[in-house]
Amino acid sequence: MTETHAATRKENEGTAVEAGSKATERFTASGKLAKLDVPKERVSLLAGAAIKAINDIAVEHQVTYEEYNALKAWLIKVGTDGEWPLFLDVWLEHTIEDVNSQERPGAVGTIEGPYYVPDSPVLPTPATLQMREDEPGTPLLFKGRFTDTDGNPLQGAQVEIWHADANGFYSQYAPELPEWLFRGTVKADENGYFEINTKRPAPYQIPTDGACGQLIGAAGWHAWRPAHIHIKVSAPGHQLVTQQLYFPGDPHNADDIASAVKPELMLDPKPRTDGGAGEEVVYDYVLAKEGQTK
Ligand code: MBD
Ligand code: FE
Repeated sequence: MTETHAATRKENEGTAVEAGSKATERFTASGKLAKLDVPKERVSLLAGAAIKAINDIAVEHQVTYEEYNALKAWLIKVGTDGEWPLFLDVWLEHTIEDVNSQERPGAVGTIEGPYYVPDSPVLPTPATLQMREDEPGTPLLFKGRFTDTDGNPLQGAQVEIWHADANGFYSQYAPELPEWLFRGTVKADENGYFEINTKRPAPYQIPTDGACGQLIGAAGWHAWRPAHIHIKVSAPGHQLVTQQLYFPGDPHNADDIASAVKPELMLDPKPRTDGGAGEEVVYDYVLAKEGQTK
């Protein structure tokens, strides 16, 4: 593709391979790969259990060679489309998150998903996320307060926020969007309060033209996640929480393809009371200290 051609593309003209490859590159570049150190005993236990589970399925369901070869072709395509992050985050991460958050008091978490980008622009509260001129969508004022589990205000707290635009696309994963559109790191004030001006994201459909979309089509499933705002909240000396917040009434709250909706994560937006356009919503965060358990 030439530069001029690329420059005229719209956000909805991206491909699964582009989005997937970026997610794969980002994960590889994040340094997570280099640091991973799983003891031999755990590798043997977990890989052994996974292999046994799949073999058991082959027996239980009398898997044919046709089906085995379809599986092989599909797994190869997941890799060439760069969709391993998407596949794992959609169909497995929710269980990993549940297992690992059971003992943490305070704010409820959910999956990170494949589209987090670290080191987004730092903004003091009250903040306005980066938007285009004439950015479409309903204005949303999102505000809240940080406390510890004893109700004391937290010092040095921050909200990392990222979400899709009103067409359901993420900056850095769809073409032609400003780099930090709807991404920011908002610093709360000394009493733990924060305010973020943004716009309501649209529901998100995972790419339909890649391996994950092919599976969804072949199985007759749907590809939708309900509209959501991704968040990472943290404060010095406290446990980081990764979560997403959702909007009441979304048709896919009850059948999120990524199984990442929890009742505690449902927002309650109201018309703005200060005369501004759009909606406002309050969501407060209780963070647990390092090492604190339920
Ligand atoms: C998303 O935006 C997302 O949040 C998840 C979990 C998977 C795919 C796209
Ligand atoms: Fe998302």
